[in-house]
Amino acid sequence: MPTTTLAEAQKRVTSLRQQLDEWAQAYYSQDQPLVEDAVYDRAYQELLQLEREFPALVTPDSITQRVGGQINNEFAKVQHPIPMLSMGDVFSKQELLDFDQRLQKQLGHPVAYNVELKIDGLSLSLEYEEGRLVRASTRGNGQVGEDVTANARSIADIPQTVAGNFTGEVRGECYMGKDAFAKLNAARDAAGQSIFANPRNAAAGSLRQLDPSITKKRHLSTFIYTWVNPPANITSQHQAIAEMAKLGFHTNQTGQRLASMADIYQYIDEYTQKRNSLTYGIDGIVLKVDDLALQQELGNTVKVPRWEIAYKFPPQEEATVVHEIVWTVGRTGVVTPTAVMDPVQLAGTTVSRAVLHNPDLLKEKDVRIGDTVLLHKAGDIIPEISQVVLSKRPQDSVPYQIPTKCPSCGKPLTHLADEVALRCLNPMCPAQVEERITHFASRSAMNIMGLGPKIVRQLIQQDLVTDVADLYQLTAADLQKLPHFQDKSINNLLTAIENSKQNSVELLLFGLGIDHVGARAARLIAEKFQTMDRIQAASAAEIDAIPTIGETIANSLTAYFQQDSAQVLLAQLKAAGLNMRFLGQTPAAAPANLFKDKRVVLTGKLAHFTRSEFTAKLQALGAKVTGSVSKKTDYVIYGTDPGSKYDKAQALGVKLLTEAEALQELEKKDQD
Ligand code: 3B8
Repeated sequence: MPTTTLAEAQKRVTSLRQQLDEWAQAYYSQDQPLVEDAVYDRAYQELLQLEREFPALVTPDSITQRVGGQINNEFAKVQHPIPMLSMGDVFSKQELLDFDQRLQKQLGHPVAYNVELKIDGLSLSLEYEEGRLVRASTRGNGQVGEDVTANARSIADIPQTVAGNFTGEVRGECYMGKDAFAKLNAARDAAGQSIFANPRNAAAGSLRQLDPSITKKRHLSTFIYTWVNPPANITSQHQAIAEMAKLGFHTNQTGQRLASMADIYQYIDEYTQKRNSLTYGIDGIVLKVDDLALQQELGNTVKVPRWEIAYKFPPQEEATVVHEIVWTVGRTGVVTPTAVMDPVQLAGTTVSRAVLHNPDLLKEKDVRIGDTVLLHKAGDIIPEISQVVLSKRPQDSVPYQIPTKCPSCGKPLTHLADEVALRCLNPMCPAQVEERITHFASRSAMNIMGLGPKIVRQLIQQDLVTDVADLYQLTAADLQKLPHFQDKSINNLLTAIENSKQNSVELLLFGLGIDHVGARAARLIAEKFQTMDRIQAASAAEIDAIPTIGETIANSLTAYFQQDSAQVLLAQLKAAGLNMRFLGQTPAAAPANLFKDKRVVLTGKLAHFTRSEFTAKLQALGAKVTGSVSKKTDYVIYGTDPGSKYDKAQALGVKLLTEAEALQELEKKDQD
């Protein structure tokens, strides 16, 4: 932490307290969080740190001096004779290690932990007398909670009676499973009601209902993890959980007794991976000293037990401000909006752009310039706007106007029937021509090395090409007109174009860039019909008959070939000497990870990520990301407006990948 003057600290402390109070109010009183937990936690930690550094600034009304939570007056109050504490939390593995070393030092010997998932719910106490549930209560402020007994009786997995005349108290987490959450929000949305921001708030809102029949419909669940004052034969946390399960409580079975930090880190990594596939939300990992006698010995501070700690996952959602919405024209004329935002750290990488996919989505989310938005990653990789934080919308904000003219050619944009996409229908639109030719030349299509977006743009600007057939008419004299294009590059490009004539026909079919016809579909179709003539002559029904090819692809393909322009184009390509047959090579098995141990360079403006974000992703796959291109470079990944690195890669014959191609590889890896 940089050294700060008292005055600076005072200013920051005031602003942090204000912010935290606002967040806490929304969170505790309205069950509607304004920010993700981790964002709150970070601000809280910063405040704590400043108060530690400048004790003079601590005031009784600071949020750090109050025990979390407030009590809702509508419920009867319940005293917790044994306080319901919350847990201390940390945000890095290093801090976990510090925690363990502190305990070891204090106890004078190594410690075994029961390591549990940290369920994203709210704590609940259940009290039984002679086998019957007599009271259920929330944590409240730790000393006094809310009586939610009637509601707890409507929760299916809470035992109403427990064998052996059980008398005692257990505590656990009340949560809403992901399925129940999705269904609840869908129903609320359909009914025009506000939706819950996350399962925890949905659980809190559902447990704190005055009408138990509503709670019942919300399908809440519990994981019980604490036996308050267990019988003497129970000596460890993991044993307590096993015994509570035998009594009929719903317990989480993923906990493990682990004695080394290496094993604990592995457990964390395992569940960081598995997190999204669990049927309930977790937001971290809890370490508890397993031996109950040792827990007693360590005791509690005022707010938290000394014998346990929570490690919280990094946030999966962050707030940032939208500065601009840019529109890009794709090869089929679809115009797509992208929000450009202040860069933020999100799940380990920096993000500043989020594609909004179509104007309807933009309208539905009502994203405006100047809005604060929450960002998350879809499928853990593509940044996406979850929602606008309306409370932060500037007063002078105006609804965003969807453009009516193509940003590239200026012609009017159109909504085709049944389509959400906005399209530029001008086939000569420069952006479309550029995208079509770039796609045609790309690695997974005709693989014309050296023909990337920059050269394509120059070729268009020099009026040398307007469609892909023109590529095959290019001469050395033509290419000499391009700026800084040397003899060697000219030869390389002409050779690459010439070689592409020999490609198997599925690469050509894919290269044409027909709507919905991806590389896989193109291959299946080429395999079935063998020649371009027969593909052109095929009916939609014949194409549809290919297993895994549906009518969307079939209709799109036949519609494409019905156009005069397509027929002319194919005739020109045939006349230029392109192979029109399926050559039947099976593509070489793709390596599991294209980037492992490879030298990779990034250039140009990336659509989905910043450089540093992409770099982190590549490094995670074992790539060495370097700043300059040499003969040793394996791949250059480029976005729009690539710089001199692109030219150099081309001159050296280094493999070039578009951002989309590289992303595809990253996603492949993600699914492993
Ligand atoms: C003591 C033990 C609070 C907690 C606890 O999954 C205490 O154990 C607590 F004072 O809040 N969210 C868990 C979870 C939460 C707590 C816990 N164990 N697994 C959870």
